[in-house]
Amino acid sequence: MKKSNSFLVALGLVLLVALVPVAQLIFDTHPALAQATRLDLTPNGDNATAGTAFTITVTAFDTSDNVDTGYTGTIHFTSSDASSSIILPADYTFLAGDNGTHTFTNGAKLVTSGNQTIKVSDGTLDNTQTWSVGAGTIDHYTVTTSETVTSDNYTQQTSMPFTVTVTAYDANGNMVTSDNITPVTMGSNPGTVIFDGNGNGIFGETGDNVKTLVSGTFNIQAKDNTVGANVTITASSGSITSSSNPYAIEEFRCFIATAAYGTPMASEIQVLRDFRDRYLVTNAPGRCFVSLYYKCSPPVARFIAHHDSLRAVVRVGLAPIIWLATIALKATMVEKFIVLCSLLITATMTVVALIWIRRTIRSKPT
Ligand SMILES: [Ca+2]
Repeated sequence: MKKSNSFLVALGLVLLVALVPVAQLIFDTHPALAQATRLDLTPNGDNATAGTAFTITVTAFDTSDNVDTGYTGTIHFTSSDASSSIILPADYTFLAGDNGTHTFTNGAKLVTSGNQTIKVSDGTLDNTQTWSVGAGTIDHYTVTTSETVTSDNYTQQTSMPFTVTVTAYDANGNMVTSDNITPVTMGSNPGTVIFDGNGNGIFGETGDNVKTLVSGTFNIQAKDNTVGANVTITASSGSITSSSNPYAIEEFRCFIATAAYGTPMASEIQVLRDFRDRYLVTNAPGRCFVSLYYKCSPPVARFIAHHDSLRAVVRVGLAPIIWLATIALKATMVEKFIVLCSLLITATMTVVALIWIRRTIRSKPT
């Protein structure tokens, strides 16, 4: 009996030893894990809207390209988008329950339009993906004019058309280049500015104050027939209203010079404007001259404006006037004195020469 018991115990031990590996194969659901050799950030690049959060997922893979369900690394995110307004998930340490993959729902937000990358790294493994970030919805407009900048203000002339540029931007300062549908209503404060939205050269027609964005921007011609200070031009759509810099509407009607140079913004005309302001409108004879000029010059200016060759001739004729005006405005007293003496000497020599020529002609026998 003792002998048979010993035999049975020995047989049991042998069977037990033999069954251990079989049991391991049957019951062991956690075979030895391979170390992760790759991190994957998904989606593998996508379109994103600036300022709108989106979901990203990080998964660890082993050498066999299976998900490394035992991955417990700590990951860190970075982005090419240098804006301080972006959002990335905080550093994250994978838990056993993650089983090698973790989703960050609405965990990322990019704000600068263009291609932007997000990189995930655990210090050893990393993965970088690229998002194409488009601008968000319109947040504001920039409203700029082809103004002349003087020391104290932006200025436009009364009754002279000028170009206003309206450009749409999202809340993060990205130009909304995809917008070809939003109608923008133009206005001003005070409401003296009129527009030519349909571009037919007639200002203030019905609907002329509305223009639709093309690739997020447009130019529109504007005109103000009223003298004013601190005038702003506004661009509105929906609840959005944006304004230009304040500027002054000046009654500056140097029509002939404007016609000759083709634009009221030419620097030469600014010289004449400054000369007028400093030397002409400050005294009675000067004001009389300016008033007379304003009355007489428009028809002449119109004629000049339609003849290119004449415009060139007038520019040449204006050159010495502008040169003298520049000297009057910018030269020192000594320089002005030297120029004045030179002009007097030149004038005197010219007169003397003319008298000499006349006498010579008269003294010749006929
Ligand atoms: Ca029109």
